[in-house]
Amino acid sequence: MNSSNFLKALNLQKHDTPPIWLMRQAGRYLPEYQKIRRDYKNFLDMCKKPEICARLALQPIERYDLDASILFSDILTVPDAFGLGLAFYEGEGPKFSNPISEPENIANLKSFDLNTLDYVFRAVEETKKILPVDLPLIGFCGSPWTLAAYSIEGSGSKDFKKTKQFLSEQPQALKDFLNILTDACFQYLKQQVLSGVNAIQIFDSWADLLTTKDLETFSLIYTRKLAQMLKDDHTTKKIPIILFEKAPKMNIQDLVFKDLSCISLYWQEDIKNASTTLRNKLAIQGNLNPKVLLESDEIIWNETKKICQIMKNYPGFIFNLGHGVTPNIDPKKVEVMIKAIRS
Ligand code: 1CP
Repeated sequence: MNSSNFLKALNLQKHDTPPIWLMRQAGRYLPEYQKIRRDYKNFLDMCKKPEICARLALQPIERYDLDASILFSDILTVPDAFGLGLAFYEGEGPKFSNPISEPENIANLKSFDLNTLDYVFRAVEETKKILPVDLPLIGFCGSPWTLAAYSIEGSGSKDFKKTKQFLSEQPQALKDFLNILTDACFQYLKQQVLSGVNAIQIFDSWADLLTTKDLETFSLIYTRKLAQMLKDDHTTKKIPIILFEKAPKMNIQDLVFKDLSCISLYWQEDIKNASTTLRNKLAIQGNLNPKVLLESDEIIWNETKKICQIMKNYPGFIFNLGHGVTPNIDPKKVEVMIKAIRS
């Protein structure tokens, strides 16, 4: 048995004070992050230093006494391992030098070699060494769909035009690619578990690009398959899986499936409705609009309390934001939110 409130909540136990962690809790809004980040030109070089990753993962824990830590890495390490040539340029976000632009690129992909991601597994080990005892560490990956979208687009984008065109013109090649990514994500998450993570989150950050039908066909099928593979494997079968879907065009009951322990609710979702639908089935985390943290202390306090009030008697509620902390947020505002939750 473990004594962590976060893991207890994932097992649907009720708490007077919900466990707290934040998506993108380590990162650019923290001055202590910026201080270390300045030493690296390319963000990926920093991700390849396990001791540095461990220190970065610990920063928000030390500042806010959060209930879970998340591995410091990025979802794009997996497409990078396929040789797509990831780099992060100053102020521009991620860019691939060899994106997927035609079916031949998928047919000719080099095979996935888990050893190329050894730096991630060593980061897990280093992080576990310095985290407080019993503080759970969350491992993660992008959903196959979200990884495919970045790999085809070659970068972040407002409209993901190339990706949408690829989907409509080359659906079979896309499905082949999604299967390859699903397999790679399984191996990647399994090795994170073997290295010490206690729970897993899958980020489907580009779910909002898909229509209801395509969300099922090009994303959920593969995420369910990935979860099934984890549940079928003796090393990973007991690890709780959390799913984040950004603005999915689907009802919550159609989105969730049996292998999930928790759904991470986007800020536009109706948490009251979700709590009625999912009660005693799944833990719920998230939902506070990250933009609320740009408001006055009073608004932050009230909006936080609103969610706590709705979820007061929900077995398995984890406080989180409805998407990641953005770089423009004042770290002191996060303290206001945490005080409201714990008061
Ligand atoms: O220049 C910098 O300092 C890099 C900023 C940064 C950081 C701190 C990036 C680039 N990635 C990360 C770390 C990161 N990314 C973590 C660990 C830190 C933590 O959460 O505490 C995690 C879990 C991620 C996951 C991630 N990366 C997602 C899924 C979550 C989400 O926000 O939806 C996505 C979409 C990415 C891609 C990515 N990596 C980095 C950026 C700026 C982006 C987004 C680019 C875009 O807008 O398309």
